[in-house]
Amino acid sequence: MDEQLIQTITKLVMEKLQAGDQAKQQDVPVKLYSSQASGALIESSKENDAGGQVTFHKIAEGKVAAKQPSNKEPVVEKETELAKELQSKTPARIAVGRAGSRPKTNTWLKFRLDHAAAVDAVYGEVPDELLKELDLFQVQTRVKDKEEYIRRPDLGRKLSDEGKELVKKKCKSSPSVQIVVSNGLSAKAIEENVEDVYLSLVQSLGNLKIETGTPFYVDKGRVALMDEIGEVLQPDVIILLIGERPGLVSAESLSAYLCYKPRIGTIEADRMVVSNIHKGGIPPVEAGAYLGTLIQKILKYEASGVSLVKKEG
Ligand code: B12
Repeated sequence: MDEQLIQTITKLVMEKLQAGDQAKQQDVPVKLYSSQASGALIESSKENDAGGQVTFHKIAEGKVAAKQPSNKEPVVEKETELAKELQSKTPARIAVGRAGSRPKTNTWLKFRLDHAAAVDAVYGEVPDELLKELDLFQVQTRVKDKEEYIRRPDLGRKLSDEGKELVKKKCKSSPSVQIVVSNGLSAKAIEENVEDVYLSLVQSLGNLKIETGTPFYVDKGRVALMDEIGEVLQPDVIILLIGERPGLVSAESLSAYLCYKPRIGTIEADRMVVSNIHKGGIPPVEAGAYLGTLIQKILKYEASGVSLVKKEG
């Protein structure tokens, strides 16, 4: 977000707060604007005060009840039709109101719950039974523990010496497609989604007659780990199913990162991602089937990411 936009938002929020303080048992008109540049929602009690070079478009209008604070009664903004309509459009925490200057108890508890789920997802472990069920052997990166994983992304981009040896020994060399799974930043994402995504991906690749290598699981991996795996196994395509950094809406979202011939030195623009795979986003089974067809396209054009877009025309 640029400086200009931050200043505009701060100004509008301050005005809104002052308007709330001055209002006496009356409804405060609220207009909501969307900035073209960021898609951010701006709340304002005036129409033409967006200021600066950012263009705002009015997208909704309504009233929020505001009361004069008294010693006996806390200020509680009522839910309006407008708030309900906005909330129905996104799982983001918008128009949740406040009690005085504080969040409402429910809002605060929900925030604490979602935050705890996010922390659990990062620090959790993928159950061994799941890896056994999917017949995935496990290797480590150069990371010692979760704290180091968070502080040193570079170590999550390299296999441990033993891991590298095991991969060399156990995996088929130069396959068309190498499937790799990693907990990444959410073990919960793997636990909840990987079985459906993986099985439907394998089925999709089988139907398309695309050869796959020996799949395996990497503990505490990062996306660019695919470059080193590419050097070791020389596949045409790597697909890495990895846990996304949890947000406060979902802590169990999985991403599939793909790259054509990833090798040391591969640039980020040549990777691609299908993100938000979870029950509230892209359904896992659907994602697996789609990923098969995406890999077919990558193999056909011998390119991925921006290079694929260029070749497709
Ligand atoms: C963190 C993050 C970033 C960080 C990554 C820094 C870091 N080292 O972690 C920063 C701010 C740099 C970033 C940049 C971008 N991101 Co981003 N990012 C995310 C986020 C919030 C989490 C990703 C994650 O958990 N990865 C898993 C962990 C384990 O990976 P990692 O190894 O630690 O980090 C790598 C990945 O995060 C990867 N990555 C991050 N974003 C993207 C985007 C693309 C297209 C690719 C190929 C890779 C990639 O690059 C990191 C370094 O290798 C997701 C949201 C989500 N729901 O997934 C969006 C998300 C993946 N990003 C997105 C986009 C659009 C971008 C940018 C293209 C934005 C831009 N216009 O510049 C760039 C591209 C960066 C790239 N590598 O090519 C979109 C992708 C949409 C899509 N389906 O194509 C997402 C889904 C957000 C969204 N909802 O729009 N991103």
